[in-house]
Amino acid sequence: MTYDPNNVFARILRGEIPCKKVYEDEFVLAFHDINPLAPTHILVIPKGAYVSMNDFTAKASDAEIAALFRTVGRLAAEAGLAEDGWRMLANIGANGHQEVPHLHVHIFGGRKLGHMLP
Ligand code: IU
Repeated sequence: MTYDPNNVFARILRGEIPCKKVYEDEFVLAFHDINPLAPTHILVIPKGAYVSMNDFTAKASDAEIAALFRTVGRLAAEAGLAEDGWRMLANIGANGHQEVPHLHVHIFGGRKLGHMLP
């Protein structure tokens, strides 16, 4: 799948659409999901033009990959989720029900979550 530079997260990265920012550095942006499904629901996205884990894991640098996953873990800890537990999730493609075609990792926490089975 080719990357659509006008997808909503690309527009957020360019500042064309506002977001409730949680964290930003040279590699990643994190913001609160617009439609939170848990008391904590944060999205962490790479700044690079990656559709999903498919192209991210194939093409991103080790620094980009490390930044994404370290940020996910650190933001979950900073949100106070580490002790009680939380969930990270990345939907991928049509079968994975991915809605926005820019890689995003969901952080869910703050309540007992349902079982992960589809
Ligand atoms: P999905 O993994 O692609 O299914 O999730 C997309 C998420 O992006 C979903 O939780 C939306 O609520 C969220 N989102 C957002 O935070 N801001 C937006 O402008 C749009 C979607 I469009």
